[in-house]
Amino acid sequence: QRMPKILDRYSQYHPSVLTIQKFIDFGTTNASSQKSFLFLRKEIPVRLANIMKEIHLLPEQLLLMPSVQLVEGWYLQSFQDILQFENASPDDAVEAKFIDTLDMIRNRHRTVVETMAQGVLEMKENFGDDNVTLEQRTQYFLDRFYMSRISIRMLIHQHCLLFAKNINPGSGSQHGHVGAIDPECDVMTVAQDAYENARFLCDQYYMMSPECDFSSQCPFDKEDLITMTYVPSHLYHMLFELFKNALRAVVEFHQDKPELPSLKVLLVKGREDLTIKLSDQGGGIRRSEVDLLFNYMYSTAPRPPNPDATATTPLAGYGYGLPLSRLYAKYFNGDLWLNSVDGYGTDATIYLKVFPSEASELLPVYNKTVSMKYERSIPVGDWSDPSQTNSSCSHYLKH
Ligand code: W6P
Repeated sequence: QRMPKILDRYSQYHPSVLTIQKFIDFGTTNASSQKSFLFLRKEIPVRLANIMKEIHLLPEQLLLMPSVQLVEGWYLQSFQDILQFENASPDDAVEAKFIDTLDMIRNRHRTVVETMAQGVLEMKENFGDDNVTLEQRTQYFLDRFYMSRISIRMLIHQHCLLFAKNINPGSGSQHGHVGAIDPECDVMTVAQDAYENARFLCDQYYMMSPECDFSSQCPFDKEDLITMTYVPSHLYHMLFELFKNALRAVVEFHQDKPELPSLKVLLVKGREDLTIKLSDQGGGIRRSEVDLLFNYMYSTAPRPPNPDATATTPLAGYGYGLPLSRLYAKYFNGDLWLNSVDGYGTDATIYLKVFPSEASELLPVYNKTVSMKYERSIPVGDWSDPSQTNSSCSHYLKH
């Protein structure tokens, strides 16, 4: 698809990195629909343009798949929709129309994850899945692409929650929330919620489910309720995904035993990190398998024939749940790790920044180095390759 020149201009700007603290300031002390409008009418096109340049660098095997073309078209359309406001002088009517436009864009892009997954499937059908370079580039791109999407949706959602008058008669600060952010997010309650809902699915599918013990420590705080400033929906998304995986592992590993070992959740608010560790005794995963759980090409399997029937849909293991959860953790400068003891069980750990001023967005930035990543072939390794040992051709010549 043709790229307009103005896209090049916008792609040369760096995205403005925000912190949770800045989101809070923006939404409370000096909450101004007009300031937010002026910021977003530039910032959203900048973020869109940055990632659209990367879409264009994709290997043709992926770029030319119908689903990817469809998504690219949505991005182009949304870019142009926002640019309508480039020179508008802000007043109530313009700002209201801007919110309507943002809302429409959010809707247009609702199914981007599924549609891109479809594109990866189309690529696998056409070109197979044993192309290492293709796999690495797809991985590199989709991590950046989905991160960009998370960030743009955060900006849009935040603006709409704060300033859409008809949706939100008060201000955007209901239940003490600042838009999508809860300055006193009760992490334990979110975790218990995620467990209960994942457990419901587990019971439906397997007719059994393990218990879960929750414990928390807050050694540097006087209060015993652990709260933090965070986006509860992001936290729920990550925990729900981890619980589904842990529950499935435990039930499948202990299927014919009388008792299921409980899950354990440890929640600790430290000096810098708030850590949530979910431990299961689900038999663990091989060390060589861990990366595959975060691999988009590997995780893209054709959906079960009837995706509506909860009873026939596996609890976890299809789709992009884990890689997306890790992106949510990384988005505000946290992380998500899997540590497994093969044969025993797995620890899944979420790290989040305690201080809102340290919770800064991690954003893909388009530049020359990036385009090299898409053009160069994979550098020749300078460590021996374990997968080559015992191969029939074992003479010691380098080519
Ligand atoms: C497993 C695999 C996994 C992924 C994510 C979270 C927990 C677990 N347990 O066996």
